[in-house]
Parts: sequence; structure tokens; C-alpha cells
Amino acid sequence: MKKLLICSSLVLAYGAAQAQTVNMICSVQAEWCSLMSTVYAKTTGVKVNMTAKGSGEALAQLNAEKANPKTDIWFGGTGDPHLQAAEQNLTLEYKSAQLTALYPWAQKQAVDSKFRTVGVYLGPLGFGYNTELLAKKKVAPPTSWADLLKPEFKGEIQMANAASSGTSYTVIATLVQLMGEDKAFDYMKQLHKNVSTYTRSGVAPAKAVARGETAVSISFVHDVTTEATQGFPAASVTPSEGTGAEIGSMSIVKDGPNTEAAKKFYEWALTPGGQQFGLAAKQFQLPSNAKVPVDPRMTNPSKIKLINYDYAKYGASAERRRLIAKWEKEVFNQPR
Ligand code: S7P
Repeated sequence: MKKLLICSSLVLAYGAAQAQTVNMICSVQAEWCSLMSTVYAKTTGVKVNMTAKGSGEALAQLNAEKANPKTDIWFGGTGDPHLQAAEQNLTLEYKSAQLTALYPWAQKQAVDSKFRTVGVYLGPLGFGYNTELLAKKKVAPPTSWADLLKPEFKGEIQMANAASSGTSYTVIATLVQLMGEDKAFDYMKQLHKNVSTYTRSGVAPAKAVARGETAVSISFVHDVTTEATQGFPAASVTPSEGTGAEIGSMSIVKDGPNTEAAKKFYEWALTPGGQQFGLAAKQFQLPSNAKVPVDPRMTNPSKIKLINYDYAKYGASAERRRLIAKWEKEVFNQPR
């Protein structure tokens, strides 16, 4: 009997310790998740174990862990792989009490996924450029997709590789929606000749622009703003023909080890209090809770030419796989 009591109190103690932890994959810049995790742990006593991974890599990890998930929550990253995770039954259906406080685009992301993901921020796609480098070369900054094909940008453009990067997939899906598939692929083949490097991660081209390693990047504009606020000679523009935007998303992993704790973190991360940490970490995506004050350095979606991005269609696994394979074959693997 005594043995049984010791055993069950050990189990209880173990259970309590377990409940005090959330394992999170972070697909925004690590500073943001670190700050959230520190504050969350201090205010609730719940430890957040954070692993940083880009959007595509995060989805790959959830697939790899499928039989025995180690992750509880996936915070941030482009919305398409979150939709894919939902479709592949990797994430949990959960309706947040905060849903009605969110902008319609964030709620739509939840509806499109049958409530297995939700929008946490919006970030438009555009170009970053190094103001000093372009001034030295006496080249005007690009303001349109057409501009990127100009001879003066040959070897001066970086973008991410669609095989690894959610940002890069957003570029492809945007161009396909903007121009039609045939014209978009013709365009990307021409663009390929001006691209010097396809980086693994989506943020890398903006960082390369900031450090003068390349003149121009195809990036989310908020990633360029982050560099500019750190004093780098970087500026951004959204293309005049129109552009797409990511709906950065958050999902709870199905059968994760700490699901109840993950639900609490998820709720908190959607409140105005939980959403203030992006800006505090110098990240300039537009938060999804309409009550969060907007910083003037965030791009106002109503002031730019945004396409009517079909998140459900381009977030579907088959479409995403098809477009990435086509891009690899017809664009990436071609000589320049
Ligand atoms: O936090 C910056 C940001 O651009 O990175 C996220 C995304 O995970 C980029 O991942 P990839 O390397 O897969 O492109 C974006 O959601 C986010 O805005």
C-alpha cells in the first residue's frame, strides 16, 4: 500500500511537472518567440521550450514526428504550410475564444483550415534594397515586378529557395495569381537570370541586403523594416502591379505531449497582451487582434495594391507540391 502511495505521488508530481511545459516550434525570428516565452514563463510559471525553424522545415518536422509528436504548438511562419498541416491531420481542431476579436483575414484562415490553424499576423511581400549600394551604382530602386528584369539588376537579386522556404512559395503563388500560370513561369525564368543566390531561409535575402551583400531582395517588407530599424541602409517597396501577403499562422499539434498547456498559450498568444511582443522584438507584421495598436512602421494593407490571394487553393498540399516541383524543374534547375 505504502509503495502504491509513493508511486502515485511520483506520477502526480511527474504530471504536474509535465503540465508546466509547452514545446513550441517558432517560425518567426527567434527574438520574438524568446521574448514571448520569457514573459509567459514569468507570468504563468509555464516553461516554453522553443525550437526555431522556417515554415517548410517546421512542417517537415511535424511530419517526421507524426507517430510520436514531441511538439505542442507551432507559432508563426507562412500560412500555407499550416494549412497543409491541417489537411494532413497533423494539427488539432480548436476554436479560440478570441476568434471574433481578430481581423477577418485571420478568422478566414481558421475557417479555411476547419479551425486547425489561425492567423496571428499579416505581412505583405515586396522588395528590399540597399540604399547605399544602389546610390553608388546610380541605379533607381525597383518599384515593380517588371523592374526586376532590367539588366542593371543582373546578379543583384536574392530570393529564397521554394523547396525550403514558405516565403519563396508565397512569391510563386503570388506571381501565378497576378499574371496567370504561364506568364508567371515565363517571368520567373527571366527573373532567374538576375538572381545571384536562392537562400535556404526566407529572411536571409533581407539580411543580405542590409549588409550590402546584395542590392535587392524579394522579401516580406517587415523583414526589411526590422533591418532598417537596426540602422542598416535598407528600405522596402511593394510592387506597383500588385502583391501577395502571408497570413502568419499558429497551430496546436495533434496528440502533442502538453495539449492543455498548449491551448492556454494559444489563447494568450491571440490576446492584445500576447500580441504586443512582435513589435517589442522589432518585428513589424500586422498583428491579427484588431485591438492591438498599429505601429506606423507596419505596412497598412489598405494602402498597397494587394491581390485577392486564394489561401485555401494555394495552401492545399497538392497545389503547393505541384508548383514547387514545376519551379524547381523549369526555373531553379535551369542554367543562368
Ligand atoms: O519572422 C520573419 C518571417 O518572414 O519569417 C517567417 C517564415 O517562417 C519564413 O520562413 P521561411 O524561411 O520558410 O521562408 C514569416 O512568416 C515571417 O514573417
